[in-house]
Amino acid sequence: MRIDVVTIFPGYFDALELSLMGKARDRGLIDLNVHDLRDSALDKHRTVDDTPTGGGAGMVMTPEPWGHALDGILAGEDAADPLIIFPSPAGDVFTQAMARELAHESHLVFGCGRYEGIDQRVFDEYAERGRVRLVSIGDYVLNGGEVASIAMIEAIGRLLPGVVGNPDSLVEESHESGLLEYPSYTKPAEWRERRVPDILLSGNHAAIDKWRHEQSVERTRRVRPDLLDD
Ligand code: 6GU
Repeated sequence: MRIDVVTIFPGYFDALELSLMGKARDRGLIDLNVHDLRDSALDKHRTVDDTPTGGGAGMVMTPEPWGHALDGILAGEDAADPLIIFPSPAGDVFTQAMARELAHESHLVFGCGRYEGIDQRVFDEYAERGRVRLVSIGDYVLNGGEVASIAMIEAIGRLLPGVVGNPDSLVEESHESGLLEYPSYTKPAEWRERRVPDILLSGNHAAIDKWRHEQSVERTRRVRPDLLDD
């Protein structure tokens, strides 16, 4: 999968050089390209924002640098039909189901807004020319789209074939089954007088599977009853 990111803070995305994402990039499974929006600014001060037309607080990102940056990424695009994602608290909420859907894309472009957002005409222009989605990672406010993009890239990237070594570990996770994950234990069997549940030491795999499923259901009922309604 090819991923392009446009941001005024490319350094945020250094985090994606670590761990599984870094390995996936080294192995050519994820082709991540981070672009500094200021490189597309028109003036020597590399300005990317201006005051809101009509008045109001804060600053709005101007359309010209966005147009230049996105046109550059989309130029030379052949068969691949990119999806442009603008992280936004006003977007559709990102879920594991959306991550699974987006993992089938061949080219994602993340446009990270800052300040009070991006001039609306940027969304309108690229929605007319192709596919655009506004996506939120939850009901709280971040300073910009960078942290949200990193979360989405990791959630999507780990679903790509070969990124996670043991595909079984993708299936047993919270949210994949619609339930939260059951509690996990390892050695030693006793730590600070706390014993691992006997059932896990029984060797009875059918009983263990049943116990784990019950734990998942119970935890989901307690912590996230909304997931059981669906
Ligand atoms: Cl995608 N962006 C910002 N700025 N804040 C958010 C968000 C996105 N998702 C939740 N809060």
